[in-house]
Amino acid sequence: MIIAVTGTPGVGKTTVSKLLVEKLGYEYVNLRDYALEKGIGEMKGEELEVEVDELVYNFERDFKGKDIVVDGHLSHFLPADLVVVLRAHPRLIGERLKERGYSREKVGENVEAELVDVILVEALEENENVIEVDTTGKTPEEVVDEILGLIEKGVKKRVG
Ligand code: DAT
Repeated sequence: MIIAVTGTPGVGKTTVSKLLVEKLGYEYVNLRDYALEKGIGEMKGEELEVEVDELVYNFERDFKGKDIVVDGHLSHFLPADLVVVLRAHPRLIGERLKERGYSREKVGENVEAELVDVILVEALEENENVIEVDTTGKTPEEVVDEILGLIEKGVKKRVG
């Protein structure tokens, strides 16, 4: 099963994805590293600029049928069995990105994107299996347990 972990930069995708693969025994794929490795797209400042169609085409060829957790703010465009949209209070996103050295403009852009649900809306347009998990005030472990609980519930629903 392919699980895409998406969300605004700074929301906690990498932290949660790495913990999730530990619990599930899946492979971890960082979408930006994968794209750069394959020569798809290029870095523009803090961001990867990429042709989404090309990314999807390559990803499907390399990972279809595998058990992976793919981490990236474009991962909801991939053919995933489940999309996990992580959320956090916009103020937390702002603080984390500032600390990361993002430009004022990029901090503002991402805070606003979180505020108006950009990634959630995109994910819902792209995939039928979307779950949204708020990380605010939770530890990464608590977030992962919540995701695992939702996966179990979803699987049971489909089975029976
Ligand atoms: P992203 O991959 O979305 O850019 P990250 O995982 O690199 O985010 O960074 C998120 C930071 O937030 C990291 O320093 C850990 C921290 N954090 C605090 N509470 C968290 C939680 N409940 N879930 C995920 N990360 C959390």
